[in-house]
Amino acid sequence: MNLKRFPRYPLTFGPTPIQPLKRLSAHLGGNVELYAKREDCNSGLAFGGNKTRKLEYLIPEALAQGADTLVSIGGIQSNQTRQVAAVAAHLGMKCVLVQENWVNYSDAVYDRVGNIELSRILGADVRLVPDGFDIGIRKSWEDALDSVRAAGGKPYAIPAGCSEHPLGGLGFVGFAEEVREQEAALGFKFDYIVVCSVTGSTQAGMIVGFAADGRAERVIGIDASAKPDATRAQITRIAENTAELVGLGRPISADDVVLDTRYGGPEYGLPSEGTLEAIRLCARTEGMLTDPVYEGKSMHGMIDKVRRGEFPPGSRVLYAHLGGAPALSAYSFIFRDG
Ligand code: 1AC
Repeated sequence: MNLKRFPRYPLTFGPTPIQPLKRLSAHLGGNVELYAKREDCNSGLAFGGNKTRKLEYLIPEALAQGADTLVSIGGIQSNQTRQVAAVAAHLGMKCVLVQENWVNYSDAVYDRVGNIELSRILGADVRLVPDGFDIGIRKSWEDALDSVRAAGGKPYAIPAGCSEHPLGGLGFVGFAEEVREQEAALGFKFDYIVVCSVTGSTQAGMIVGFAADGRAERVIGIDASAKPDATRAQITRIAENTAELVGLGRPISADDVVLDTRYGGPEYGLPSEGTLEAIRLCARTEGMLTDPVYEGKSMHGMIDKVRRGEFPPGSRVLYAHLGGAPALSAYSFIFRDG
């Protein structure tokens, strides 16, 4: 497997820390050791997150093409679009963001605070569009690309979550390589890696990266799309493409793609009681913030699996914290009493 042949533009601080979650592990009975790899603190660019790691492999192509405008898409509280806005500002590029109405929720300031506020401060041209949730290629985004061309600009197209981009899986192949180096220093290997999945390329990259040492099926995706068939299909397709790209040397099989579908409801972007309990428990035992859209759902999945005894005693579980806390203020009504 060869990731090194792909150019990488550094946007992150470097390897992200792995932090033991000692109080949360003890609270859950102490039979399983939980750790977090902090992708949520991976960069100084507007709080960073998993997309910043992925963008490191897309930006060299954008620069080589002479693009002057990054064009991306997500929901109103998209983390993807905020990270693209920050990277564009950092590189002195323009940025157009399509923000679709992916979530059936409207806190009074839902479209003013959190990620979208940051994207506006970062100088992006933020375009609100009424279309609902869909992880595929969107007409609204293609229209935005056309509008940049029509104005004489040179757009670089970055789909939702970087996921449908041919290079979108590479960043998290790198994540697996980084974990392997950290495991060598720690003197043990993680038995499971827990990760939130919606648009698919984070988990797809990890599957390929961990397939290299026989752990693909130890990557436990927690669906947060509440439309798991589409997410599973997208993870599989991206993993297949990424495996080919980096020369994994074997095809991706259905068994490699593990997606737990119990925690995504009630809908994309809406937390369940379990999501909220997980957000509060993690915050109050570890001081670590997770959000109602993504990481609160994967945190719920990890906590519930520990409680159900689904990880064998003695397991070491690595929670990939992908970011997303900037969205919390958009859900202020839910947390008005803490
Ligand atoms: C859905 C890609 C996604 C975001 O934040 O916009 N994770």
